[in-house]
Amino acid sequence: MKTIAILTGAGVSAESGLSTFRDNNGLWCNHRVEDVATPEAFALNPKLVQDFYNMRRAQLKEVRPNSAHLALAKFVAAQKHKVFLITQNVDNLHEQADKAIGNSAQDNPYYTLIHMHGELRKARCSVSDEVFEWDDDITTETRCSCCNLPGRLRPHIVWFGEMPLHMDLIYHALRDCDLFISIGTSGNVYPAAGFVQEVRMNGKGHTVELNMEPSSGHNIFAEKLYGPATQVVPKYLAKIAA
Ligand code: BJW
Repeated sequence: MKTIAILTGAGVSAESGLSTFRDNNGLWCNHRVEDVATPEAFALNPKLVQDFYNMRRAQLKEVRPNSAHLALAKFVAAQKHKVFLITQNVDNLHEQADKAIGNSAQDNPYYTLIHMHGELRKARCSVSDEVFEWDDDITTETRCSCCNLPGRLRPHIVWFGEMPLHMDLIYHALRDCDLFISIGTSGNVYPAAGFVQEVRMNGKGHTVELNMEPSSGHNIFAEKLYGPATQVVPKYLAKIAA
C-alpha cells in the first residue's frame, strides 16, 4: 500500500478569507509575533493573547472551505492509500470540507488528519494539559473545566519555542511516504519547513510544492506548480487521480 503525506499552511485558507501570516496585510503585520505567539507573551499579557485568539476563533463561525479544501477532501476520500494530512493551520476548514463530502478522519481508516500547531476550537489547561473543545471566548476570568480555577486555560496552540504536536507520527509518515505535497506554506517556520528535506534525505517520496509563489525551500522540491490554491490544488489532484 502506498502512503501520501500532504502538508498545508495558511495559503490554503487564504481564499476562504483567513489572513496568512507573512504576506502583505498578514497577521504578523498587525501583531508582533513576540506579543501574541510565545509562552512568554502569554505569561506577560494573557489578555492580549486571549483577545488575539478569541478574535480568530470567532472568525471560524463565518468562514467556509474553498475549492482547494474541497478538492483535498474528495481526493482523500477516494484513496485506498494511506493519507496523512498534516496541517499547520489552526482553523477547522479541512474538517468542514470533509464533512461537506461525507468523509471523516474518525471513520476512514486510511485517513489521518494532524493539526501540528494546535486548534483554535480547543483550549488547554496550562497545569494539567487536559484539552477541551472550546467555541467561546476565553478571558482571564474563565474557569478551567478540570480545576475550576480562573486564569489557567490557554488556547490549544503551539507557540514559538514549544514542541509541535504528533511529531513522531509525522516523521514516520514523511519517511514512509511515496508522495509528499506541500500546499500554501512559505517554508519559514521549522520543523514544518524541513519536512521536504526529511523526505528527500531519509525517505523515498516524490516531492511537490503547490503555492502562490516559490517558498523558501522551493529548490528542494522535485515538482512545483504556482498560483492560487483554489486553482492549482484541484488541477494537480485531478492530474494525479487520472
Ligand atoms: C497562497 C495563497 C493562495 C498566500 N494560494 N498560496 C532558527 C533557525 C531554525 C529554527 C528556529 C530558529 N529559531 C527558532 C527556531 C524554531 C522556530 C522557528 O521556526 N522559527 C523561525 C521563525 C525561524 N520554531 C518553533 O519554535 C517551533 N517549535 C520548535 O521548533 O520546537 C522544537 C523542535 C525541534 C525539533 C523537532 C521538532 C520541534 C514551533 C513553531 C510554532 C509556529 N506557530 C505559529 C503561530 C501559532 C498558530 C497560530 O497562531 O495560528 O504557526 S507561527 C505561524 O507560522 C503559524 C503557522 O502555522 C506557521 C507557518 O506559516 P505558513 O502557514 O507558512 O504561513 P505564511 O504566511 O508564512 O505563508 C503563507 C504562504 O501561502 C506564502 O508562501 C504565500 O505565498 C502563500 N499563499 N495566498 C496559495 N491564495
